[in-house]
Amino acid sequence: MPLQLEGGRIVRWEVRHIGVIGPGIVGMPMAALLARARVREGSEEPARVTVVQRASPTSGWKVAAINRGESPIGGEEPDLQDIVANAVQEGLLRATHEMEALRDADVVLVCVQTDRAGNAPDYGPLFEALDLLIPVLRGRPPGNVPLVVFESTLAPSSMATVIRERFAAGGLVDGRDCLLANSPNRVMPGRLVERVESSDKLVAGLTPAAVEAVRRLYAWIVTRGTLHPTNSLTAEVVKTLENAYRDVRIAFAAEIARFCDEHDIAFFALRDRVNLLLAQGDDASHDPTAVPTGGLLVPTVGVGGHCLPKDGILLWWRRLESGDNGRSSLILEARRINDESPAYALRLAERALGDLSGWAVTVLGVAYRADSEDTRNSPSLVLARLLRERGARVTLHDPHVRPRDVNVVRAGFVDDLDRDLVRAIRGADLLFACVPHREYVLARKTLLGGGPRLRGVVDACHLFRPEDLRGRRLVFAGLGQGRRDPEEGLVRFVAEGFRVVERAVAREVRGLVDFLNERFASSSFERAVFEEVRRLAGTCVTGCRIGEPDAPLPEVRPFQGFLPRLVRVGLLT
Ligand code: SAJ
Repeated sequence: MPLQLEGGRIVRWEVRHIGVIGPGIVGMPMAALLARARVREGSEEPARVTVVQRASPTSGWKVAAINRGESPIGGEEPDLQDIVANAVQEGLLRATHEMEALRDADVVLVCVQTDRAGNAPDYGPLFEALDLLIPVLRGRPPGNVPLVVFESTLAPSSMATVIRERFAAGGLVDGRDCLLANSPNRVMPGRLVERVESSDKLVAGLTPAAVEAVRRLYAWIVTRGTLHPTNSLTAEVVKTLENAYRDVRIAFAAEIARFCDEHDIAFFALRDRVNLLLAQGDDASHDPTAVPTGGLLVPTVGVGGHCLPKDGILLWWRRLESGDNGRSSLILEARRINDESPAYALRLAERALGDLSGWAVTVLGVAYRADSEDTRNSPSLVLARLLRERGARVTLHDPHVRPRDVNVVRAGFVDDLDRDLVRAIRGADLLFACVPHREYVLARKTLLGGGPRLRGVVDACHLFRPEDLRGRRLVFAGLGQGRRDPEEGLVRFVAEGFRVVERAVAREVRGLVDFLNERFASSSFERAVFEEVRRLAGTCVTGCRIGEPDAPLPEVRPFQGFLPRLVRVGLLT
């Protein structure tokens, strides 16, 4: 009997077969690491892992690739390829299009992408997968209560409402016929394997038994991080909050950098001094390849990817649905500020170079982040569109993005993408550096040598150093790369502004937690506690130190007439 419950507690558990639905950047490393770990939970034999991928025109090919021992994840992913190849060879990992293969699964990880539609989550693909999975699990062998773990990001309250209800409607009652758990991923492209092994991970569920089961399973693969048991609502809030607060700290940095650019002040020097005062520093001001984790984050051409642009809104979903207009929200204001960034980068270029109509502009970096092939919500594509609207002739270069990438096609640039760097820069009048791919970092000097027509360089990703430009007759504009040292008064002003923002986010989240508890927590086990949310957010590897909501409000007066929008909203919170 694979999973036996008595009085809501697990008395026996055997894990022989693990299913993973969706071999994307979350599912593939999880499947590969579970296979490599040779999970022997209640059984002598290592559990085999089956990956399920629907036969879709865009991703159906992954099944054959995995079965050949090839990782379907592009970009630079240390170790993943070897782990997949070995696991397939040992017969512990395989892939299929058939959900039916999970009939005898003891555990199923759901790693299907979730999205946003307006102010609400879009669970279309997730529900499609569940509607195939639930009937299969209903026909499971007798006595087998499967553990179903959601790795996908879920908007707070989803587990207790729409997910639980979907299973119940399909005849599977949580705690009796299945155990529903969620353990939101904290993966990062480029570091997928390392992140799973070494990041702290939340292990949550709708019942204590689900939490216990997922904790036991993940202990096999999270070998250098700590597992934090909690309930589903708390995990949903913490997950969306981590990305929302990252978005806020980027927006605050963007506002400060825009002020600095206008006054020729060195933003990155300012950033380091502010972060020192806040005791939240990192290496990102000096190393374009470092993952920013400090208090004040790094301004770029914009905030892209699948997570940051949506998670703050998902955190607010139920509140907005209830009729709140969200106008007092600092998290939602940050979203608007970050959405303005591509247009700001263009203004920066025009300030330095004038009208760009007729210019041949090469955009360096189309993926939304360094060393990745992922173009979802890429701000480079927004910038490219704006440049084209200005009459510029745009060429896109990216060493990782595939020629017929769906987002490049959708943005109307399929014929303008070139993966050959020398060719892409040869005819350029202007280089617009957007993403610090390693290839660019290594070729900084070559890039600036450019071609015979090169007249200007705009650096929106802090790729170049002053010494790279010395002796070159190029007009240069760098986001945050003013020349004047920041004065002490500005450093203090920004640090105090950060304190206001930090306190306001804490208050906003506390209010959201109270609201969610009141409407959606049906037992004391299901309630979220703000202090626990704060503590768990603090285990996020890229830094999510939520402030003290009742800290005294620092006194902030405008600096030379400048008061960031986030500080303005924060002072009212
Ligand atoms: N960005 C900035 N400035 C910064 C940091 C990032 O402008 O200082 C931009 C990036 O250029 C990019 C976007 O933000 O366009 C997002 O990049 P990211 O590196 O912050 O994060 P993602 O979307 O690749 O992954 C995030 C991560 N979340 C956190 O660090 C809190 C990752 O750990 C999560 O697993 C992932 O979201 C997810 O799936 O939720």
